[in-house]
Amino acid sequence: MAAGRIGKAKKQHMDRREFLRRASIGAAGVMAGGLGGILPAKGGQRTRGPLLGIAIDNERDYWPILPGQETFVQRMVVRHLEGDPNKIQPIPGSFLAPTLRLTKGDTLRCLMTNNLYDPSIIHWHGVNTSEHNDGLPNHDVDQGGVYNYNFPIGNRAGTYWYHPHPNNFTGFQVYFGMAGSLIVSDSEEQSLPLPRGEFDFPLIIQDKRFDDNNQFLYGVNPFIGTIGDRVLVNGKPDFELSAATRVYRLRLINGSNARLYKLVWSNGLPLHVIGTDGGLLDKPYQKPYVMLGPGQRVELWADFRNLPVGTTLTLKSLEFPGTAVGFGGGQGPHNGSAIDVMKVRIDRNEIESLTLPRTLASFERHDYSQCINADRPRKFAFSFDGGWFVNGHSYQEGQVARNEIVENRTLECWEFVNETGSLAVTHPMHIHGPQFQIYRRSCLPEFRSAWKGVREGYVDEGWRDTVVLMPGERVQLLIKFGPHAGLSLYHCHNLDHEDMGMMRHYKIV
Ligand SMILES: [Cu+2]
Repeated sequence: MAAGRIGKAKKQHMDRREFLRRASIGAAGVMAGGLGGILPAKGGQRTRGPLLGIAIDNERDYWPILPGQETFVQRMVVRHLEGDPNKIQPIPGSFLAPTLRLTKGDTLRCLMTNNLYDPSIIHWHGVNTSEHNDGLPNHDVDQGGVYNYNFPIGNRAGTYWYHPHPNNFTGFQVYFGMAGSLIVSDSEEQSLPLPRGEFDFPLIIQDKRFDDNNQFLYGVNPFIGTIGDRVLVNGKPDFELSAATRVYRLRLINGSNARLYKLVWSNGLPLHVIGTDGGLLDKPYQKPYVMLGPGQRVELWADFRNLPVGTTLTLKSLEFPGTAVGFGGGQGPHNGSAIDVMKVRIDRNEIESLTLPRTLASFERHDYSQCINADRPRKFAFSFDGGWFVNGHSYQEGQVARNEIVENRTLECWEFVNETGSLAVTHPMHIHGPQFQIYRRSCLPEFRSAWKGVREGYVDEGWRDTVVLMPGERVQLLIKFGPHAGLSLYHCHNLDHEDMGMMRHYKIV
């Protein structure tokens, strides 16, 4: 579908030909010469550190995933242009985008070219950038359009990711294959005795359904979104990690459209959580299970040293009540049905002497009493009326309501309210820009028994950019805005809810 048919204004963006004309060089020159001389300064942030320059081409493709017929996918094809090429780590054999490994202070430059039929734009999930570089839906470009990014990585060491964020098509594009991890390191993290190299492993978890011809089935249920009946990890079915008797740092990224996971190891191996969306925790936390909502990340310290060679264990998601009665329960896969995520096969003995650090990273705890709205948290209530709404509004490009304007460099309490009665489903709420901290949760009495089945798996001890709300739940979070002023975004990261309008701008002034 051409973007024009959904009535978008694209005045601010050049098409590819215009871009190349202004740059006065041909496409071959872009590849050979790099971006340095041709990226316009406008919109870029001031940058200094080591540079990584990449091109991302959004392409349609066919890929061998299951035995037999190839599957139609959409891909972010990443090419190296400038800087250390080792910072781009492809996943062998996968249609997913490569892992980008950056260091705090690096500059990322990217020229995105959209060769899809639908509009697209790439968002760097969890990375705090200026408005121009964030990949907002109002900046999506049509087929043949380009968009350029140029920004410093100012975030703490952590597991971030990148994926498309156009208005209306995010769910479709992510589901059909557009996702990659973006890992940031810093000096504090490098000083810690944590597993490195091949023992530091990003895992993008996505549930899918295939039809009889090996094609992805994308069917949106307005309440629960698109839920699959099998999991691909890093784009691979029946994923098995071949592991030594060592400690692994597993960086789990929930890249699913809608599914929330309740994660445990099949053999009861302890779940030591060392990081969340915004990087390392202050210390490891042991959880009986871990809840991971769409968009969220957790980092696990997975100690396989006491397992005999030949052991196979499964990372699985347990059954839990994820939706109110009547929506998806009992008919096929639903949000909360049990599903296996991946297997780990211990296939070799190796000696290794790491011990779980008692403390990890230091960071400031936001203080509720310091919020400029401590007496009256800013409230965002969800509702359903054919689509999903926040405070009665659905997404309008560029539109900001009075309650969606905040002041730069102030600390605020935001309250999300998921009290939609019999229509209650889970909503993983994502805020672009700064990472936040969870202050308090509560739940309506009639939903409390279901809530008790998940709440011990919340990892609320560190930095988050996405917070899960179960049916009947209310969450207060503390967020300090800035340093970038301008238009930003908050939305449900159930991508199908997002595409149905559960997304709004907010503005930092
Ligand atoms: Cu939602």
